[in-house]
Amino acid sequence: MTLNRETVHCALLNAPYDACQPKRVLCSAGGSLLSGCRFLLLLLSLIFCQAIYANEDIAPRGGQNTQEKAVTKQLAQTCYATDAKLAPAMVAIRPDRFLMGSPENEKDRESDEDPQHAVTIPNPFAISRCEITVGQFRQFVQETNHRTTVEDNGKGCFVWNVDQETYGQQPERNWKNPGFAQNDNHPVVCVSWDDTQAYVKWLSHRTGAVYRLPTEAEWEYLARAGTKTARYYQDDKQCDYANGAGQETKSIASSDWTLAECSDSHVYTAPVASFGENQFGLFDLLGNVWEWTEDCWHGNYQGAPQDGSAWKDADGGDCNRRVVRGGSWLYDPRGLRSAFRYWNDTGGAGNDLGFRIARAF
Ligand SMILES: [Ca+2]
Ligand SMILES: [Ca+2]
Repeated sequence: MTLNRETVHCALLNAPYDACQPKRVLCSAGGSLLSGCRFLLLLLSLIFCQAIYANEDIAPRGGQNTQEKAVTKQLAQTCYATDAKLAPAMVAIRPDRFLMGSPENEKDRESDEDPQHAVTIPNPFAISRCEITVGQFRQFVQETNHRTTVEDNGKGCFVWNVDQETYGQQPERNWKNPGFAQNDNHPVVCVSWDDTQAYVKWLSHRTGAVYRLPTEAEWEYLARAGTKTARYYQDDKQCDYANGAGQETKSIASSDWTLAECSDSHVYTAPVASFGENQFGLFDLLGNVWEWTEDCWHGNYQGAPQDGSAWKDADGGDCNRRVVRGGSWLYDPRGLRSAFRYWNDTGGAGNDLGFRIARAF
């Protein structure tokens, strides 16, 4: 009998077949999976995965065949919880070493992505497969009566004003009314960094596990998913893998915007997991909505930690601003790169800015 690595991996993890595609998904971890002997099996499989995947150079994703599209559809369904008591679907991530930041020859790179440096993610952790949805955020609000920052201060969410071609705050805009139609499966927007902290605190209390935002290094590790290219998909495949500003955005864009040559059919947010997943089985790392991270803003990587931890106020970090990653439905292809960085005031919120959550084992 030939024992290939996927067979071994699946046997160790006792995982369903759809979670065992080569170079796609390493491990799917629901709440009940991480208990008893299964937890031990998970750790064993993560160690095994690290041994066989370390230093492997993974190619960016291209067009999907019929079987891969079926896997994508199955994975996407896990993002839509049918039981309100369930926490968001999480994916177990193996520890590994990777290069953070862009190489000097990367097209459209910016100075704050420099210097490229090695980072070691020392421990396995879990990350939500999808961006946190409106439905998941509503559950939190209903149980806590939380009022978001921009509802409380009356300033409202930052939005793109099509008629005036300006980006600014509108008092009536918030996560319930962001300026375009959303249902419960869309990513929540108009949430501040402070709102994300209230959400993870509530979810941690509710489940007994410790949830948090990913660190900036973890986020880039997740986005790259073993690739060293600008994106986890081929540059000409944006509209298969990301909701960015494509030709469909012409209806709201200024004439000077740079748009992708393709059309992704979503002018504003798309339901999470509407596009192809990356090599870790995660959706929408690039595009759809920007994602908050734990880190305070630094203008470059001089002195950055190399252990995957959050970079806070050391080395001149500005903790009134936190790093956001991944670009959005409002952003041109230059910003939809794994290395691209930006920031937002902790109390500010935009209708193209949301978050996903991490959890330690
Ligand atoms: Ca779009
Ligand atoms: Ca995103």
